Amino acid sequence: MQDLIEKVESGNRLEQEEGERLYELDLLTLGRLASTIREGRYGRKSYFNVNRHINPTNVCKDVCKFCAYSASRKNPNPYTMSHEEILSIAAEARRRGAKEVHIVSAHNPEAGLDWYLGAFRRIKDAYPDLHVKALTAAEVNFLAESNGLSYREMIDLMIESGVDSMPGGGAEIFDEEVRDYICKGKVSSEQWLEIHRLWHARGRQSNATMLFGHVESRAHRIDHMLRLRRLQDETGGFNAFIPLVYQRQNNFLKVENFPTAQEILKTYAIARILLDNIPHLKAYWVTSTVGLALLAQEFGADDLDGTIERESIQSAAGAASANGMALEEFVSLIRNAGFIPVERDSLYNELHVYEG
Ligand code: V47
Repeated sequence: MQDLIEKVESGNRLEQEEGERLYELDLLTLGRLASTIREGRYGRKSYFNVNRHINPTNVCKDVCKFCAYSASRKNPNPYTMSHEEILSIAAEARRRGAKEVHIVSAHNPEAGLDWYLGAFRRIKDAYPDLHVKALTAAEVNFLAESNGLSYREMIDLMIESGVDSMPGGGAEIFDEEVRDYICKGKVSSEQWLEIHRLWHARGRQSNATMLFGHVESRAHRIDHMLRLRRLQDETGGFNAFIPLVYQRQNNFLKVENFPTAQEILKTYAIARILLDNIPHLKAYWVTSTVGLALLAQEFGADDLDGTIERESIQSAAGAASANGMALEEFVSLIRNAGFIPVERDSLYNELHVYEG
């Protein structure tokens, strides 16, 4: 394994098989390698933003096995918010200091394009400086297909409606066989990548997620990361990579073995090593737990997402995120873990460094 360690230390790129071999390194060696890269870029700074997640509808035409959020046999409570409701949530979030609204919905065949896009327009008209991060590539694909639009046309409409950046959702796992098993019928891997490619071509930025800890193998995770790395080489438009730990409650994806804390931390560290061209690695505390997200800072993660305020997708599947976290608590958790909390905006400009 010494050859592999030296290759990482000398900053050379690793490919599929080497990425898989990284998992065989012991946790602390991986942590040291990933931390050296992280600290070389950001020192002890850890980024977060003050944001509000809004999930305006849970009515969905797709049936992803892992999803506990969409209205279904296990969650028979369909809802669709009015624009007034969405706007009043955004107003309240802004009043409390949010710089970003992160808006992700299900694929609601009844709602219509104007309902989706009109909400962004209304928020932007009322609060031009509130960053609207909205529409996963899965939603973009759904709206394009159901309205007879090309992806380019859909992206034009998003920009006209005030969408500033795209979240990283809907990526799940790119391997086609696993994807077919966990979310058949949803946006394909190629389509997901193409939508982000086109979005970046318009000079816009986005994130990329990976849902792991279910039926995928380590090789599938490495393949997922490398497909993202290839696109990032082309476009440079991804800000952050976000590994999402699978939450198991109230859904239809039965899983025998869940990843250990060690496996989760290794996955963060490997992402930091392999994704040398995606600047930020986000430990999304909602799915990793707060404790592990704090620890992940020692394994390559430099971002903890944000205060969130309210979250409905992962909390429906068991995550303890329904009510977000207070800003003071967030800052003191990062600080007590030995890092320097830095409030950032959605595009990673530093807004406030909590020194000392
Ligand atoms: O794509 C659904 C995931 C994602 C479960 O871009 C689940 O900054 C775990 O994309 N267990 C949506 N995850 C959330 C998302 C996101 C979150 C935080 C930050 C950003 C960003 C994006 O939620 C979906 C899906 O992969 N998800 N069900 C579940 N049971």
